[in-house]
Amino acid sequence: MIRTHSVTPFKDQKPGTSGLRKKVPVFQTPGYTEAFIQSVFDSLDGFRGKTLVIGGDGRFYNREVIQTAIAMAAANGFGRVLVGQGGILSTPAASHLIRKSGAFGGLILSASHNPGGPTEDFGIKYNIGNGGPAPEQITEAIYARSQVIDRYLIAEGDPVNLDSLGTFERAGMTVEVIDPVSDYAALMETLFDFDAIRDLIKGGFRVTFDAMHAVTGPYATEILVNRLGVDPASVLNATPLEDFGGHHPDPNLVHAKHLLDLMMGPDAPDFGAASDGDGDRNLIIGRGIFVTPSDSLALLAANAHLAPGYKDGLKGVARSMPTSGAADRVAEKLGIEMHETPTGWKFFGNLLDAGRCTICGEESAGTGSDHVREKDGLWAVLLWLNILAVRKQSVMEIVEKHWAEYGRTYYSRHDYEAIDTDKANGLMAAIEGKLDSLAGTRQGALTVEKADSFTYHDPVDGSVSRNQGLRIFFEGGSRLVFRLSGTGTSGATLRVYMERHEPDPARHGQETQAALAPVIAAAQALAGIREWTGRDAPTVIT
Ligand code: VG1
Ligand code: CO
Repeated sequence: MIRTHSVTPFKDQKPGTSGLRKKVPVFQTPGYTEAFIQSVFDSLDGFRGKTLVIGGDGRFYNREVIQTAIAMAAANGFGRVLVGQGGILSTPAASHLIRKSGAFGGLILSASHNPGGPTEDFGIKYNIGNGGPAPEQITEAIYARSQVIDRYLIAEGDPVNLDSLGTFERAGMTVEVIDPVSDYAALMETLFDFDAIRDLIKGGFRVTFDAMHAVTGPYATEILVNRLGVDPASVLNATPLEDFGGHHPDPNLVHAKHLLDLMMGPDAPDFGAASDGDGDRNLIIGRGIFVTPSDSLALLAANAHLAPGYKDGLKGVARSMPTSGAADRVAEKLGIEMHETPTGWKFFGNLLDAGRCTICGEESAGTGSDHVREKDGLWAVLLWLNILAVRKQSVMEIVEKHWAEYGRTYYSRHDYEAIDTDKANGLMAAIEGKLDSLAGTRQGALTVEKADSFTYHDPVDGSVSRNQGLRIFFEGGSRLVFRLSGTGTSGATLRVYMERHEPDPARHGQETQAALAPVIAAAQALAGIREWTGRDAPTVIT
């Protein structure tokens, strides 16, 4: 029985960098979740009888929203839903499943690295048939629809048992509950030399992986432990929990500090890694050395040909604008295309579909390739392990050789979280107001060469995305970027991105914050961060 419920629009259903993210109680507001899902369906054409993939990162409220989404997909005319057992699908596994099954699209339920629980965060994102996040034209249509929506359709009846594998019927629609791991694990075997990695580990190479009580637990157990022989005790926090054990499942130097401490300590394993809530981010730490995500992208691009899936080389590399220029130097040497896109994986989809790039990355610990259309945490871990197995050198040796060849790009991001939204907007407007007059001025000890607000022209479909961050380039090659986050759920988060290239190997051993001190000082001089935010220091430094 299909029911039509009337609903009044919720004014705040604008998807951000990666879908709609709000506190759980907001999604629990009667009609809120349904209005958003209906707005998604109403913005799409031609899905009658087709397949929808549904899965999430297992956080609090995941199961409830999955049942709602299944009942609404049935009422709206989808022919089949594929859902991960227990409602679980990592974001890259969902992307793969959409592609492999020829689905019309998918709903991914996640707030990624944000904390979970009854008063914490939840999120819903729509992915299109290529497996990637909906492009801006679609997210804008969803938002526009949400502003005028007056009804939603839902099938009545019993919920689907998400815990048993098999095929069920729900209001005339087929629901297949599938193993969330097996297809993804099989895909990884096609890309990487599992025999070589197994031999590396058998030879005593020690790997520690922290799943942070998030979605990668079952994936890491199957791939790293069962297929590659990693000691199960070295896969930490492998059981997904609805509240991630009370932590932020954010693989950075603050929230994965225990891993950093282990890797810097006397009994450090050879390789340490972690992933986030939905399994699309990666943190890579070698014994005694943290690899910045921007460097990791450059290193993976330079070495990817050592893995079977990339043996013919890369078509091109893409990075988000705030990501450092380290990868650009690799692309230049390889003589391949380099693309600079706005923040968020949705901007890589067209380039990947058009064969204009093979590997993509973001400074926020996201790397991935054309094997799916999302960033992929375990993929990055496996590519690193494949490279280590072939080169038979330590992470530190590989990184230092890379710096010696290309120079080192010191890089850091300072986040000021949960600041007052008006203050954040005021700070950004103040910088923007003087962008045109900055060239030639001194900011601290640096001189501005040029400054602009980043606009992206998509070379594939010609679409234009404006206001994607404020860039200040200094004489001597340093760069400073200011942006407001599009994934937070309380107040605003100011992100300040800093980089400085150092060609001289004699100066590659500096501490990052010290090496960036002139750029950090210029950021304060230029933006008056302390005055605007009332904060003496960033909340998170990565
Ligand atoms: C952040 C990151 C961005 C990433 C996005 C989604 O966005 O900076 O690089 O693509 O999160 O990642 P923002 O707008 O807060 O800076 V995830 O792992 O949260 O899906
Ligand atoms: Co994520």
